[in-house]
Amino acid sequence: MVKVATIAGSDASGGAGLEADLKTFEEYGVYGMTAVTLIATMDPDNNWAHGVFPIDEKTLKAQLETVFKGVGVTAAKSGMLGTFYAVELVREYISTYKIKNYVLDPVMVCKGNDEALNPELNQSVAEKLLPLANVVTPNLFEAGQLSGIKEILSVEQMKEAAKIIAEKGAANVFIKGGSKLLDASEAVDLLYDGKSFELIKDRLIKTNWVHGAGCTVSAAIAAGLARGISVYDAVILAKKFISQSLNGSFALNKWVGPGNPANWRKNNLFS
Ligand code: PXL
Repeated sequence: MVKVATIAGSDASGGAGLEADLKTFEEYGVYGMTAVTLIATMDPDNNWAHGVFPIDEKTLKAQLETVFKGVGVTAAKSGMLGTFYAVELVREYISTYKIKNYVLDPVMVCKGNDEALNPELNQSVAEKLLPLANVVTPNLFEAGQLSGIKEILSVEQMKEAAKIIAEKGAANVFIKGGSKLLDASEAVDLLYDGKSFELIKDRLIKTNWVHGAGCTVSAAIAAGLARGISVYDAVILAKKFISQSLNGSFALNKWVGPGNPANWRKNNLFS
């Protein structure tokens, strides 16, 4: 059995974070494991305001020992880390266990929670984790932060950002969410392997319910790599996977709606 670990936050509402990752791993037929970095909650009495409850260092390390030393992984992804010690522990375990298939999702804020942005923490992620990443999966905002190009408005700027991020050590840079570019009528994403650019265009799926989409994409890439396909093929498959997931997106309540990774298999028991 191919084993994949996610080192990420838990989203109590189930749509993003490690919950999205595990749902995705299941669809890819890989065995999923978790090291929980924090728990994110949402307050129904305060307009779904996010709370973030970090897991203490000792508890996080004990989970990493379980997963990396006790079991072993073929691929790993990291998502929301939340603390400096979580960044350092990810660095330690990915390098000690020589994980080649490491996908870094540089989550900086949850949607609608911009005040949580922590530039020093993002700097630490860039310095310690980019050099270990086989694939880094920033959205436009995160690519802007990692590259120092504050606002990315064009495909040319996406390419510039990808180059800068690759120079900081990531083997492959996949910038997602290009549908937010000024002139985008399609979903435009960019893959850069340090040598050439691949613009990956797809039909834009019109939905407001995109909670967890970024988590799902990076989990899908990690699972694809674990199954032994190339970075390029893993990215293309992840794009197909997220499109299916967003085709099945739905409202959880008046504030939020996730994609549905299980929409991939149309013939599930109750469809
Ligand atoms: O979608 C980003 C994200 C990642 N990880 C966790 C989250 C969120 C957004 O809510 O809660 C745990």
